[in-house]
Amino acid sequence: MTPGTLITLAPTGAESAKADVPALPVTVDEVVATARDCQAIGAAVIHLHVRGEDTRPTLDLGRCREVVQAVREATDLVVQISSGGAVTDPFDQRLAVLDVEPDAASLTLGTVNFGRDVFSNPWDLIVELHTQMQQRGIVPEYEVFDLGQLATLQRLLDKHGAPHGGRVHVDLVMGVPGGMPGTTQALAACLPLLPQGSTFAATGVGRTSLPVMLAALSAGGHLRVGMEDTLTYAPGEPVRDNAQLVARAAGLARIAQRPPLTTAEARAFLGIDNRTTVEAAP
Ligand code: KMH
Ligand code: ZN
Repeated sequence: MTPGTLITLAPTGAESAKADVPALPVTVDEVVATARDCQAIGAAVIHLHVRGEDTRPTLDLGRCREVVQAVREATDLVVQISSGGAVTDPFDQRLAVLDVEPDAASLTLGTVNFGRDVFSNPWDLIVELHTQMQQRGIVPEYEVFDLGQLATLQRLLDKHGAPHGGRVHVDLVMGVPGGMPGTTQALAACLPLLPQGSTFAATGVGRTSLPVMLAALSAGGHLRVGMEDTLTYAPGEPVRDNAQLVARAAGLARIAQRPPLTTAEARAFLGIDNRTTVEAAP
């Protein structure tokens, strides 16, 4: 079991509108402020979905570079960009975000219903993301929304080799309407299917946030929290900000006697190169 807990902050996501959730960080300044606050209380990785000036999700490369650079200047967080984007994003743009040279990127292992939408991740896209990340020195986080996607991960590794850095790190994203439920039983069912030597985190969407966090810690797993996944802190109580969610995760990790990993420990754990600046946009 890893001695500490890797806490990933997912501050924004692509699903919620700023108009509906005023506390959602969407501007560069808001993202930087929440990143800084959350690093101070235990986050080591930031999973970034970028928003445009209009507050809507965007994969515009100039804007992505701006946000990545701003977070790097203000924090030591491992910058993991989302290659999942929003359900409407075309594959070529989802691949192109790797051009901003993040430390890491998410990589989803299969297509899943996403509420009334479909989050599309065919095999060829999975392979393209995996091999491009290998070539570019980007560390993937394998996002798994359903049990069968772990079989796809094994097939990917068998056919196309280990990721850059050597660490196979999986995030079980649980409780999405259309994916696996956010329960202890579902999490336990995933464990025997994790590739040998891999590590995992878990994310519980919505009201599954707390039970998934507790189940993950009890099984030696790591945590992803943030307003991408959770907007209600307790019944009837909206999340105040991302720091509130990271503080809860860090507190539970300490109670489990697996305190949050520092950003340096997280880089060593994930096999991430020391790269702290991004090239300016051409
Ligand atoms: N926004 C979801 C459709 C990822 O970041 O890689 C997909 C998602 C996964 O959030
Ligand atoms: Zn995401």
